[in-house]
Amino acid sequence: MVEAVETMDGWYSLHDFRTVDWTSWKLATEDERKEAIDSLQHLLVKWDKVEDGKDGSHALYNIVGQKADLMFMFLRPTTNELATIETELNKSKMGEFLIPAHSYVSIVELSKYRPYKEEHPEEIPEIAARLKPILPKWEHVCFYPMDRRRHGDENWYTLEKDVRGKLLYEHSMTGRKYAGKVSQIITGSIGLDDWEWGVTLFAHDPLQFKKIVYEMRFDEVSSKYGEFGEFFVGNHLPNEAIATYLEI
Ligand code: 76R
Repeated sequence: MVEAVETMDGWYSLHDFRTVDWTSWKLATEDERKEAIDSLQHLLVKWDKVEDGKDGSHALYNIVGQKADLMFMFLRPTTNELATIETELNKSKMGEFLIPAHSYVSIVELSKYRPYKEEHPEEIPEIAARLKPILPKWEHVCFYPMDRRRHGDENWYTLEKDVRGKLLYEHSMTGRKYAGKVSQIITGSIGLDDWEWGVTLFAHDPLQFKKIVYEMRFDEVSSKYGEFGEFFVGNHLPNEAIATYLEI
């Protein structure tokens, strides 16, 4: 019988995409706009404290193109905390000007294709840091969901585990070539959202997203078994740049 792989699961993840309601934003008074920006800054300071305490992480990106204006990515130990964040944002003054555009719920995942001698590999410091990562605030982000195919002869879920492990090993060799250029967080979403995995890539140069994704399309694990959803690309929006971004 084909065996499932065991996964190590870390923090829950919410990718929260918003479009700024620019018309209402322009119609608002200067005081209202200030109140809204302050309310967002207040939340960001609160989330920064959570990150400083290593109880979660977040990042904010300005999405390029019409799919959304902003992408907040939040990592937290529980889905309750993620829902609270979402509600807090909606209740804030800024929330009055943020139209939900899209969202994705998943959990940071590492698979155990390679055997570990440790009984609890998730406790190895390097593994623990990857399961509960502090998001790198690199200049650019790329997010997309994906599935592993299961049609006819191209069925990931009928491949033996060692075969899947070998294909993923080859995939990781392509990935390693991008060390320092692309940093990836794979989040599992089977049972949590519409696709099977979320892929969040960070880069200093957005061209590296095209390069890595293109090169990986030729790895068997992607060419035969990869199905992809919508892509979102964005530029980092640090706290101190938000007021300028919203200035009209
Ligand atoms: O976890 C590890 O680092 C070990 C090796 C590894 C696994 C198991 C690895 C390495 N990945 C793994 C699993 Mn990956 N990854 C993607 C994409 O666009 C595409 O074609 C695919 C999207 C990218 C860009 C990427 C990058 N990977 C997975 C899985 C889960 C599959 C499963 O469990 O069935 C998916 C969906 C997936 C997709 N991967 C790497 C990278 C990079 C850059 C690496 C090297 C990391 C490093 O060694 O530092």
